[in-house]
Amino acid sequence: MDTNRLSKKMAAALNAQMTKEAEASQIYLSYASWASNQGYGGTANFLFRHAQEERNHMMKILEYILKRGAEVKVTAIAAPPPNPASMYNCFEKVFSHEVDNTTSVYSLVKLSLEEEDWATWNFMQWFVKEQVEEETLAMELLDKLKISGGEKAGHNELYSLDRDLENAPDSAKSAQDVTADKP
Ligand code: OFO
Repeated sequence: MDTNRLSKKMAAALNAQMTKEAEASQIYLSYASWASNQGYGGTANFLFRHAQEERNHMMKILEYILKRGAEVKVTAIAAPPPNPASMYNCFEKVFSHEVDNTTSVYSLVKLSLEEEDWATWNFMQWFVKEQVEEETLAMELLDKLKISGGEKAGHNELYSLDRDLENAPDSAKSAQDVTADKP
């Protein structure tokens, strides 16, 4: 008896999104390493924590595919884009990345609607909400940098932003109970 509850198309789309979340984790790891090399330890800390969050997103999708009886395909992942040119550029890149990921999440929601796969539609709503939070976070950071002069932000402003980011809370991630630490 076939117990797979995902269509072929949906399983492929979910696997692609799982890979995209793994790539997002690598992107944050690379930007965090860049920030650390520039001396922005607080920003690096914030971005390293976010890399872990992206890995948790990957795990949620992996777990969902398994729970629906479909096959998980772990593949190679793309290398991150080039390093940012500045702190402002770093958060521009973070924001663009999140918007790109939102587009991908929306296409999964659309597919679930077309297929009347309400379980996947329901599952993806967590990601829709998460993307709103992540875009908002990136927007707020860009706004702070804009207020501080954008590309021309001085050492004092960058120092204080960096210090704030060291202690910036992670957005709560309790809607789904799977994490990379507790699969
Ligand atoms: Fe997984 O949310 Fe950002 O990319």
